[in-house]
Amino acid sequence: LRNVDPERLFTAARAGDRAALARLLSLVERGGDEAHAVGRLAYPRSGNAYTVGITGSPGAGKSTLTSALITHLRARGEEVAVLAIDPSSPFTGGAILGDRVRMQEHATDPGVFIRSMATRGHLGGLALAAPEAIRVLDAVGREQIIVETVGVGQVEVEVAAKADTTVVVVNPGWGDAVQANKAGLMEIADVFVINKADRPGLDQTRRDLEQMLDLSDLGGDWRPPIVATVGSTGQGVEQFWQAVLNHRQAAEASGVLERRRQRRLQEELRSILASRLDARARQLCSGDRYDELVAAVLERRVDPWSAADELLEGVGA
Ligand SMILES: Nc1nc2c(ncn2[C@@H]2O[C@H](COP(=O)(O)OP(=O)(O)OP(=O)(O)O)[C@@H](O)[C@H]2O)c(=O)[nH]1
Ligand SMILES: [Mg+2]
Repeated sequence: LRNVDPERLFTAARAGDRAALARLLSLVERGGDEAHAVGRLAYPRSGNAYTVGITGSPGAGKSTLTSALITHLRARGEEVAVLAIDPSSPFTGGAILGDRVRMQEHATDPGVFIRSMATRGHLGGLALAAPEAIRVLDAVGREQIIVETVGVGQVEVEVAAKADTTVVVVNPGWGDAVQANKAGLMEIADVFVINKADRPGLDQTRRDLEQMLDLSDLGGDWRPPIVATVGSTGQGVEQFWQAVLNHRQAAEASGVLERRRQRRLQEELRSILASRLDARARQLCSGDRYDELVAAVLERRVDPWSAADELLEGVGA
């Protein structure tokens, strides 16, 4: 693993070397030139994977459900890769640790690859690293990728929304559907799962969701189905997966999937540009010329717009 040549790592990972795959993902996570090198290698080899995003409030049972789903898929002889994304906590954080524990039973299964990813605070952060990591998994031949995002902040919702099929997990009880709505999850859901269906309040939550769906302008012919599950026993997981497959089929047939993927790439390109320009801007905000201009602005000899123009002159931006 001292070998960091991405080309070799790819060859090894494609041959099934899990350590090489893990190493590639670490490079992506770290960002910088090596991550770009990995990205360049991954892109032409990618485009075959189907991604399912699973999101929902903390503790809704996403990891438990994912683990049950892995069991279901493995029983059908299918392979699966899981990317658990946590934008806030460091690698040793509780949530990620919890995810590891809950998916532990699959850790030694060669048909399963599980990886946690946290932000490293580099430019663009997870919003850029997540699609890149997915592309690496795709490029080494993982065709079924589950992306679990922890929490419901803006970045999490953004990452979850970028899947081919997005699953929103809520729990029974008053108010959970309303919370999901507030977090912006209604707009991105292709499938709703009410997990912890062994608890009271299932019907109420189902009604809440149906009502919100009635009120929202879905703008398409797909109405997100609502599936009830008990992640801890696996109850309903088969129906849950069937709902995902149904959405996939509908999205493929209607052309929605292709349009979504195109839009995703456009957005990604724009994010990359924004992150690069931001890096340039930071560079410009240091040095003698910058200090001089700041002084000039403070003394009201130069206005901020003209100062910015002058700083940008040399950059061609
Ligand atoms: N009663 C009941 N408990 C469940 C069910 N599914 C999960 N749990 C429990 O709910 C708790 C949280 O489950 P997780 O799978 O870690 O939830 P999560 O959404 O991944 O949590 P974060 O990753 O921290 O956001 C655990 O104690 C699970 O055992 C269920 O269907 N019924
Ligand atoms: Mg989890």
